[in-house]
Amino acid sequence: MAHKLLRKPHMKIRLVVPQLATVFLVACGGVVATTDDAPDSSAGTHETHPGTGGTNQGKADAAEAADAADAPSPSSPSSPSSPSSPSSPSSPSHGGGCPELPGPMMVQVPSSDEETSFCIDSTEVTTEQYEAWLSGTTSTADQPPFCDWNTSFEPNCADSGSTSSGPNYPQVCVDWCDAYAYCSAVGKRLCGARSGGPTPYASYTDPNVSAWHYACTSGGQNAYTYGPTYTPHICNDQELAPVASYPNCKSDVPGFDRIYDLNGSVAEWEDACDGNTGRWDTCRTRGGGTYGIIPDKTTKCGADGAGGFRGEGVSVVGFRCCWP
Ligand SMILES: [Ca+2]
Ligand SMILES: [Ca+2]
Repeated sequence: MAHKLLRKPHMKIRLVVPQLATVFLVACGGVVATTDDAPDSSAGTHETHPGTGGTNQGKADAAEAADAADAPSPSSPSSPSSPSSPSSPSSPSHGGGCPELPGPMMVQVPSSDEETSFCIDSTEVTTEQYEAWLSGTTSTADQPPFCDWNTSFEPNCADSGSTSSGPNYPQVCVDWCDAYAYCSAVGKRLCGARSGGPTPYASYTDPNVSAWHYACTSGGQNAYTYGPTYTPHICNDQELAPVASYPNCKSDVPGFDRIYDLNGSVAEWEDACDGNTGRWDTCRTRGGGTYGIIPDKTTKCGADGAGGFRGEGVSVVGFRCCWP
């Protein structure tokens, strides 16, 4: 694909280049900063959207590193419905009080408040699961008004990536509305606010508000699922791999300990957008970090690149669903 220039009303322009690098520009010439939460303010701004990968060189470096280190096996036996999990005597049976619905097994996260108790997919939605839905009867008719431009749920990469690496890989190259439609169709919802509805765009790092952030931080305790400080390669900050193939990429906190890849692997659409006008709204993408682009920042629960356009799927952004 040649360079593609997409223009958004409100004067924001994003230039997508084939190397998966995404640069946000504003009309005045500035770069829209990606953001980290406070502890990493030294990171400053960077042009690479954590959710949209980095450069070919970055990928090459990551591939080499993966070869030399702990690259996950493509033949990982992990299953989307039963992620490889060491037995945890402190854990109740899988799923807790969550209903059995299509897609990844859900986990009920602990909450002191029944009003904000929720279930979350244990992994990102896989290609196999997404295709199973697509192969059924799907209609684009019943979407919210800000998705009325979306005439297809077929994965479509706005970058040079591939829509699929294999059945147990996370589904990528879906736009926000595709992800929203999938979750709704299987009886779940795209993860948003714990109390229901979307996460306000500015509240994505508030564990009292954002379901995704609450799950990732084990209820606000940790900066990463696995603890307070970054540890390389616990989560997938390398090449794309099947879901849950990094068995320690999860929390040790009971109740949160069966949710995989919130850090690393593909970034995940959140129901947290800066407007309801349509395809050029910017929506949060959470928990990316494949291809080793400053993984201490990009895999962090509080990391967020300015987000992605609602109407644009890319090869390093997937999603997971929540319930109810
Ligand atoms: Ca679509
Ligand atoms: Ca992820």
